[in-house]
Amino acid sequence: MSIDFTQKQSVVPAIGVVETAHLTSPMNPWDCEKNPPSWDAMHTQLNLPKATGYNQSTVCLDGHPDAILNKTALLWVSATHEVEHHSFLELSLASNQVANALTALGTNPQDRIFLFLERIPELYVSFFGGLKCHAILCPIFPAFGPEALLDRLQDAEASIVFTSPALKPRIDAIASQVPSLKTIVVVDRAHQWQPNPSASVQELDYYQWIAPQSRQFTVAHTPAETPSIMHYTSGTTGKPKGALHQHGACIAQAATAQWVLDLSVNDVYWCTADPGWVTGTSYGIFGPWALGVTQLVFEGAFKPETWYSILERFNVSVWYTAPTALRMLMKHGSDLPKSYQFKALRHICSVGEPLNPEAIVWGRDVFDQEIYDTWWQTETGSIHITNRIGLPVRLGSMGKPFPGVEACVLDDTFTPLPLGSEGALALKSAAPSMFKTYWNNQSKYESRFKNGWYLTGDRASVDTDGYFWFVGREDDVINTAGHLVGPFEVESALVHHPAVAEAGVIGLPCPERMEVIKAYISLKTGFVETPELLKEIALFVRSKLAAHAMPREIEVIESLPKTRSGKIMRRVLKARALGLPEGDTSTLEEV
Ligand code: 6R9
Repeated sequence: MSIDFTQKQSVVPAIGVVETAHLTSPMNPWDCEKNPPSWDAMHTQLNLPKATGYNQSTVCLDGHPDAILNKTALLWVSATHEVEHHSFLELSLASNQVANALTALGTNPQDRIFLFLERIPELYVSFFGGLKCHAILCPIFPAFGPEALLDRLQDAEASIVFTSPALKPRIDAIASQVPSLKTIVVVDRAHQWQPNPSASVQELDYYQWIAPQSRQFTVAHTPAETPSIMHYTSGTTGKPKGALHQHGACIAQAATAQWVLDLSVNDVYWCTADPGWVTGTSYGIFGPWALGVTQLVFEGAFKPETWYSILERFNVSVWYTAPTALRMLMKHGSDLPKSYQFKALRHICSVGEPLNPEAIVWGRDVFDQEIYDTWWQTETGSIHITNRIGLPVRLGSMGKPFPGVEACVLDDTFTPLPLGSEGALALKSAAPSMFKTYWNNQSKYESRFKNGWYLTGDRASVDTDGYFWFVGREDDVINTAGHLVGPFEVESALVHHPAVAEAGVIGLPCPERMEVIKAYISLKTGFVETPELLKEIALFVRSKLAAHAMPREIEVIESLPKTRSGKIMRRVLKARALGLPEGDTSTLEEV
């Protein structure tokens, strides 16, 4: 059961204890709950370098004092269990090389740079290199297929993609449909990559490309509102939308990393999220590194033994993960975790889906720890409603708003309801991490605000003590294992299959993954339903989009229920699937 982690040559000695006055909070954070400080005050409290600007690369890397610069920033565990240490200084200097190389390529501020890479150190170095040039960085899940990539690269008009030899074929498959794409940078850790000189899009070998570049780079002054990163997120209709963020978001990410994740400078922290998801940037890059914390990154896939071994072997002290992962661990029983010793583990948080009470009770048993549920979104950029130390956990509640955030539930006229009611979860957030717009879709952005409230798209209730309770989504977006999937994306992929005439996609409740995707399809004439055909169709979606977007169930029906204007009525499909009343079907075309 014990896993052999191979120590590769360390760039810096093993994680040491760093004594520094920097980054310690002078006030108990929950004193600030009674008397909430302004974001500006948090800024002073966290001692972030306002005067030198907000560039997130300065806040996270270059601006740290020597004691931090020389310690491990990235404790990297490869998929094959090799271990590397990379100091803050090393990441800073290497990202300077990337910034110089990007500048030499002619990169302009706000150019969109995509990172389609496995979780390898070069992903983080390239990310900061791009931020130093004021480019907009778009990290993408390595699980994405060509269709999912095409939607995003086309919408953003990507100019550069960083990728790896294993993932590059998926970029090659769509490159000709992305005319803005000028350069593909290939990170090949195993061999020396040989660029194809006659490829239609310029190809560069990462290492040869950065080798001649200086390790010095002067970051231009970066006002807080300078665009920094963009994450695509799914809605009920249409293609995924790019939520644009800014450099000033760092203050909210650092404040919540300190006061919710409870991070301090001697922690070893593991965020299990990929940077393709906002959790993997806000809390897998920005917040922790702004605080000078050592982060563990595991390149490999989920496996209970491996995860427990990592927690034990690397003395992880703070762990940020997701309910589906916790439930999958639970499924393997309590004896397995009890055969490990998690001596350092002192704080666990969760995000992405409701955290069920059973998981919290299990956590108390096997880790002897509370699991703190945190609620937020791609759009909010940082934790907005949360459980935290000092606030007794109510099993199943998301906790209370973070100081500086006003949250409430609204009725159908967008008017706040009294405590104790259920309604649309809305925020008034002054947090500098709130998104700035949806890329090329300002009207969609504006539609998210009513009467001065930001509409989250979730339904919630709030009890008389001010604790928030998640009820569900207001829209048709499916949350499967923490991944938000737009039904329209899956329906579009389905109808690309030669056998599929039309498709309607819904989420079905699932005890482990919160929801699983169910597709209703009708077949084109000449096609006959067989188990092989349904399997082929499911795998077709998987290859085009991603594994998490693959329907777990496909049901063939004669025709789909549609409104008279031709819209597929997912509400009716869902009611049918759950055996519930179908409600008002007067506008139905199909009966
Ligand atoms: C960070 C992130 C946001 C949506 C959100 C909600 C669901 C997130 C939750 C939760 C219940 C929690 N969600 N945290 N639901 N309890 N603690 O997840 O961003 O991928 O944009 O998803 O996820 O529905 O609106 P994102």
